[in-house]
Amino acid sequence: MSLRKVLIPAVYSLVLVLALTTVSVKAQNQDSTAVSITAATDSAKAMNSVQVPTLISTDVDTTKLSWNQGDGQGNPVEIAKPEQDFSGVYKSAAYYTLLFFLFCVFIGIVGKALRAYELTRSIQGKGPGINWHRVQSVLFAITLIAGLYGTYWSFQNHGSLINTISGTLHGAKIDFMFNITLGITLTVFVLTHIALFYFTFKYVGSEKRKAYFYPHNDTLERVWTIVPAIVLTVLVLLGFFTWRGITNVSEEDQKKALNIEVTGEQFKWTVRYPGADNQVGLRNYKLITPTNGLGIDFTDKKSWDDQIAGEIVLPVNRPVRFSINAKDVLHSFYIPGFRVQMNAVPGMPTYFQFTPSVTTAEMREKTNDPTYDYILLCAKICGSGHYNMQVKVKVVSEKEYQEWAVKQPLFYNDDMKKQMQSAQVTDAAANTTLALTTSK
Ligand SMILES: [Cu+2]
Repeated sequence: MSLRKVLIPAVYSLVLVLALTTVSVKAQNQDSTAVSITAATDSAKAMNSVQVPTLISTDVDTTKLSWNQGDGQGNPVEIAKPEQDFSGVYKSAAYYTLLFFLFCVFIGIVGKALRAYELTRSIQGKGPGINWHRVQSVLFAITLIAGLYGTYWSFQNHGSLINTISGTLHGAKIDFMFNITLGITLTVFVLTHIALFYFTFKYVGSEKRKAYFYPHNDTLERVWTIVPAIVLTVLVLLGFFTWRGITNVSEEDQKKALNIEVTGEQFKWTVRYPGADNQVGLRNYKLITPTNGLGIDFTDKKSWDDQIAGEIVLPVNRPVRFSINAKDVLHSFYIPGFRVQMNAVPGMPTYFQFTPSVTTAEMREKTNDPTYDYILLCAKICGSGHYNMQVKVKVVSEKEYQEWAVKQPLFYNDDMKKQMQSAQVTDAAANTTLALTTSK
């Protein structure tokens, strides 16, 4: 009864606050509608054209305005009123700041009302009106149920995002590790949270009961130190050996792999295929020009058959070794479908060797998604165009790969040779001029 006396004013104030918010949003939208209507009317007058929308009447309620467009013969034709667009309002920082401020005011009002209520009871010589221990224990119970349901909901709705099929041989090992870690942490998370919130609910603070003093238990401390230590050691060693197995490739296996070079820059990846010799040519940042963006050293014969490709095409079941570079800032070579990720560091090439084991066509069947594609992304937030660093990756049969590879144009083609020659001539002329000037 007394609680109701306090809550009723609080609810009224919330309703008032919400009403104020709605009114302010509505007013803002009506203002913008009125402005656009005035602008349309003015331009209509200026153009003196029946095709431009004009108002039926100017003295009507602006919230119920309708539009009238002539059909070219003087007959008015009704058209639907344009939908009000609230998206700009709901996305603005000011809107959420205001909402947060109003929420704080509401909490403050409720707090003050409750304080006044408690003080009144105290003056009247009555005991505390609200059992806050019980209120908090119920809040804890609600948090437990809502939290566990949230966890379930999250797995139900987003679980498919982590439960994907890997397209490489080593991907299965990473998935195994991921699932083991997730299984252990999820079990611990659920059990400890049930214990935490349930005990708070059951053993709620009470004047009638004294807490049992239980300061120390050696066995308990041993158990909760040794068990997590063993579990973490297993997880860390499993991770260490798995990573070592993936990244420490023997020289013999390195030679078997198809060599591809990728270079990240703001904001694109450039992919260089090695040609028939399976070796990409040397490069030097000092040789970078607008036409030779990678700074390929064309005096190195290995570069003559190199090809720059617009996409990545890989033969299935054949090891591929990516040499990963960056021209400006840190990027990260990331193909989630392959469980592959490696930083691209300026001035320090990194490598990742792996074997694609599922073709794009097979993956489309397995995932039941005819549009599925592997994709190379950048996993370092490297600047404003970071999101756009995407290259499609196709895994095909060896035969299809060979057919695709021979069709790729050479980078060191006749045009490039001419450009390089003319650049050399210009350089030589500049050097001669410089030499003549210095000798004078
Ligand atoms: Cu990047």
